[in-house]
Amino acid sequence: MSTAVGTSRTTRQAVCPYCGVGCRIRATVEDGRLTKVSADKKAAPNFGLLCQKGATLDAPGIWEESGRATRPMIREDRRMPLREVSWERAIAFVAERAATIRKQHGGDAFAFYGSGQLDTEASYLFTKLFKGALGTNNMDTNSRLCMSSAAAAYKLTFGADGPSGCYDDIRHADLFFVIGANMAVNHPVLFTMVRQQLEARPDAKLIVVDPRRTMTARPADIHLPVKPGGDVALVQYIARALIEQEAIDESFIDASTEGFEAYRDGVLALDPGALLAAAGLSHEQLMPVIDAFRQAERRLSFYCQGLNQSSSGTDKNIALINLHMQLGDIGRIGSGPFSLTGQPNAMGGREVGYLSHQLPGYRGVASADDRLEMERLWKLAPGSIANRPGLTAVDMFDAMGEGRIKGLWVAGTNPAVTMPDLNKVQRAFARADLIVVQDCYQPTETAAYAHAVLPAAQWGEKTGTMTNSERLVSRSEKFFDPPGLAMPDWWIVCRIAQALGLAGFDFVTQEQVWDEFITTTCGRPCVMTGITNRRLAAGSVHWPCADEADPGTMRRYTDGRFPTPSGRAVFFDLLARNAAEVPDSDYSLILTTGRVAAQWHTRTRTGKVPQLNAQAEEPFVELHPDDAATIGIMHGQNVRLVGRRGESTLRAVVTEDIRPGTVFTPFHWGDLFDSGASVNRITNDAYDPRSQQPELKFCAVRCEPMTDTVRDAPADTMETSR
Ligand SMILES: Nc1nc2c(c(=O)[nH]1)N[C@H]1C(S)=C(S)[C@@H](COP(=O)(O)OP(=O)(O)OC[C@H]3O[C@@H](n4cnc5c(=O)[nH]c(N)nc54)[C@H](O)[C@@H]3O)O[C@H]1N2
Ligand SMILES: Nc1nc2c(c(=O)[nH]1)N[C@H]1C(S)=C(S)[C@@H](COP(=O)(O)OP(=O)(O)OC[C@H]3O[C@@H](n4cnc5c(=O)[nH]c(N)nc54)[C@H](O)[C@@H]3O)O[C@H]1N2
Ligand code: SF4
Ligand SMILES: [Mo]
Repeated sequence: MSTAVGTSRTTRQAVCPYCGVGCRIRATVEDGRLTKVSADKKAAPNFGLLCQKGATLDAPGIWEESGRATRPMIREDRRMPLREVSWERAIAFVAERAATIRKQHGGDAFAFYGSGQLDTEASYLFTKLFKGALGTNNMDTNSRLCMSSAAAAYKLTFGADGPSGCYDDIRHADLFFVIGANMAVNHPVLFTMVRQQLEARPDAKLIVVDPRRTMTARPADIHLPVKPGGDVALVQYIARALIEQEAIDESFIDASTEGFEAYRDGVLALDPGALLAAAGLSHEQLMPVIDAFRQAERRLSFYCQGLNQSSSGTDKNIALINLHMQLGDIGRIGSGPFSLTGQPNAMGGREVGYLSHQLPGYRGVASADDRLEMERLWKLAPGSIANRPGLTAVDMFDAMGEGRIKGLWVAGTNPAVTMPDLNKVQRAFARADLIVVQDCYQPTETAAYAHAVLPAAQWGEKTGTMTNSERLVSRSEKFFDPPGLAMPDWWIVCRIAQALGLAGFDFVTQEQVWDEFITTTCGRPCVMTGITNRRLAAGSVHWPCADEADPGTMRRYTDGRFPTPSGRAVFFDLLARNAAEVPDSDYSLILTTGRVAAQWHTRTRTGKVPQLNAQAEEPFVELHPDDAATIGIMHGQNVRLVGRRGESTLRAVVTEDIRPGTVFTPFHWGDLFDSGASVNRITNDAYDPRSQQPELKFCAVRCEPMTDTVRDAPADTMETSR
């Protein structure tokens, strides 16, 4: 077991390693063991609240060495078992192989795939290594599957990524419009705050748009069971009705926006009947929603993967942002479109520029000025940074399958479970000459393909910085040493960069990395030069924050100015599109996918917590009683879900809580659980042309009953988890 730093009983400040709410946690450590997690009633952002995932972080299974990656391991080829080696040997092995690949196949043949679960320090160094020192933009992360549509939409409309508001807006709102997000399950502490506000203000309303009647939809005043993919049409229908009723904020539109006339004319020209058909809803269902929008004073929207993971994900985001713009909601207290981030540091990763088109400080590789500035900051020769965006997640795995990418370094993510069209992705992994997996747990599905496993320190075993959904930057402290030889991610990047003979990676502490990173944000929309190490030791701060005297910024754009070329926010005239794959007579159902409350992604942590596992033990597929009756499926029966790319075997949960014609499956269970479970064998890797975010929320399937007997259904135990 790990050894304690300092006395036998200490209390440390940490940040929850799960979701983007970014709850602050007080960790009590006794004799080198984490004995209690709690939350301080006075500390932002969670003010004493924790959900069940955060509250069970002291479960011994999370920390036990048996499930952890504790020693570096390598193998010459995949037919051999991985063998434990020293760090020196593992680093030399990775560096030599990567250098050989780059020499033989070019600098773009060795790529990186990272994660919004890495801290900002590690994400910054990976960006500096790949885009700077190695000069390849073939670096992307799981944020491509998660936040890239949201980031693209904010950039297009407001001129810069990141939300305008903050969690405190919940205390001022009187209309909550939750669309494509199951907050009760996936952002539970924020949803508790929403419910507190609904109790405090009985006139406040909650409207939830989701094809399923989720735990979030149950307490709602109005639930709109939208047809999957129908969000652009739904939002346009609301926007159109409000324009017809002259519910627009002319002074905001005149002073702070551009493109309104074309947008208004475009929306008015749409056929309301066609919009209703695309949304799968009736005028009667939408009328009270339109009234609620018109009557509310402070309209706050929350949205997540139901909008982002779509081949029109950016358009879904923009449609919603346009609606708030026409009502003048931007920069107003208690109002606006608030994109929820999924992972604990999805925001921080965007700040360091870890997607294949980005550079630190909200810069982009396509801009000559941005490249030049980063080359100067990184002390590189002009022209060192490649001028074209690198491959995005889906294309990167395709390139590996086609032999164009020969080596891939994977850190803080488990793509052998979570990528769409998984059969194809697994074949790509099997073909690569070098797979490096840097994770704190072992085994994982991705490490099964690894030539090198690099053991990473996890939360609590290192100090690191993260930014949550509301731009709040927090430091999470180390409270004991990692097990075995595991090391912090930032340390591993530096050592491999040095073994590759590269300058600029001689950091001795994580604080030094932070100091360098914040200088790259100077004068940028996400400026953090005032969020120094000293300040972070005392508490969290919202960016933008330019100097130590600056208290930080909870709300942006309050002056009605935007970082676009014209200084105005931009309206877009959009046309709703169909999903990339439409149902037909062979595959007549729509499959959508998502999460349950008690599991986190591929379960490397939550799968080791008995209280959580007991609530969600196995994968399942929800289907409507009408569909179950037509096909002849009983509740609790094993079924085969068959799509155009693959299939998966699951248990049926027959429930009226899902829209007829739609089925839903969580994606948490991968090959280590059962090679037949993974729903991503079926999902579609078609992506949004603006964000390259794949359509994980829509593909066509059929559902076939299996002959074995019906067992006790999981639905009853999972009732509280969906
Ligand atoms: N317990 C738990 N919490 C988590 C996570 C976890 O794994 N487990 N993961 C974290 C991460 S990384 C993320 S990104 C967030 C994700 O948070 P959410 O986006 O809330 O999670 P999902 O369950 O993927 O999808 C949300 C809802 O979208 C609905 N949906 C599907 N298709 C459509 C559509 O076309 N339109 C609309 N309007 N809705 C649709 C689904 O029915 C689902 O209820 O959660 C974070 N929090
Ligand atoms: N069908 C379907 N597929 C989806 C989605 C969906 O809604 N439907 N959602 C997508 C989304 S939004 C996301 S974000 C992805 C998530 O997908 P992944 O990121 O692939 O899933 P995780 O299980 O969170 O993987 C994180 C890995 O990082 C490790 N880890 C944790 N902390 C650290 C650390 O500090 N350092 C290092 N080096 N490793 C660490 C964990 O042990 C784990 O193996 O899934 C995507 N896939
Ligand atoms: S709401 Fe999110 S950040 Fe807060 S305790 Fe739960 S999982 Fe952790
Ligand atoms: Mo995510």
